[in-house]
Amino acid sequence: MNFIEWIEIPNLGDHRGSLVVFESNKNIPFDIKRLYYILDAKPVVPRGFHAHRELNQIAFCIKGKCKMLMDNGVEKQEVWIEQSNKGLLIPPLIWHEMHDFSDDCIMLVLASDYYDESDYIRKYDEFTEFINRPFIHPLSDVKSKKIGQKTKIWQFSVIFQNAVIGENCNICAHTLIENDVQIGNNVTIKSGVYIWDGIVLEDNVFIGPCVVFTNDKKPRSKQYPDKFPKTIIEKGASIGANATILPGIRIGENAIVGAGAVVTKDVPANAIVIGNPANIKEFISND
Ligand code: T46
Repeated sequence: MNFIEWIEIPNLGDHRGSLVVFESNKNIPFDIKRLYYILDAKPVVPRGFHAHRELNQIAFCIKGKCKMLMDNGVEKQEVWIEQSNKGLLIPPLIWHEMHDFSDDCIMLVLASDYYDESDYIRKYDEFTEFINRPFIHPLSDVKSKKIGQKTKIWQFSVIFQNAVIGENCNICAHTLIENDVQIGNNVTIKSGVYIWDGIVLEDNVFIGPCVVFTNDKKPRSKQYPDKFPKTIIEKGASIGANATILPGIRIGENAIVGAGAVVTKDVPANAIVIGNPANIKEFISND
């Protein structure tokens, strides 16, 4: 993926010399609140080595050239900044390093905000941690701090304090996750699903929309069991929309529960079960 963006400004020069004009919110896509320049930089002394949290910048070499390494945390790209009217956009959350300044290099940088050291991320491991931090939608209510990197939690999800959620999960809008719940990595939970105490979802599990989990075999209002039975959905299993899973069930690795099935007993690994009560229709073949 190419994440390099150039801002090219017409050169209004004539026989008298070059003339390049920057105008906020016209040919420069932000309010220019600050500009600075770097000159007399040494070819063997690199600079930068940071990312900004929110700042947008455009760097021009109005004389000479320098090599900029840009890194979005997944990929690195190197470009030469070498035309006085062609600036490199340095957006937020791009790690950047300047190398190989030519002796005559003058770098002019236009910045969208005043200098603020707290906007800098100057350690590479902090940068990768920051860009991979979980996304928690502002309209959700998330009390747990145990949420893995790259996990996304969408609108109107309610997550209790002791729930544990792994990395790279997608917890869709309108879900609820109670305290005694463990969710592995790469798990998808579609909308309309409530994960009650005692439920474990292992890595790569898919829970379809409106799947119903239960955790009390003989529910009575205001009467609580001492302990909720464990329901375990093993690695790679998928549960189709609107299925119901009775308490204390184990669904084996890679099994598939058909949409609307009512699962009343354990499902073996690789089985496909359908119906009410759910029965094995076939097994997933390995090829
Ligand atoms: C960037 C690249 C392209 C200030 O006090 N005010 C300022 O406006 C700036 C730019 C810097 N400073 C201070 C902060 C440091 O104590 O000047 C010192 C040197 O700055 P720094 O080490 O960040 O310089 P570079 O060349 O590594 O990075 C600069 C910009 O700081 C940075 O925002 O993206 O150029």
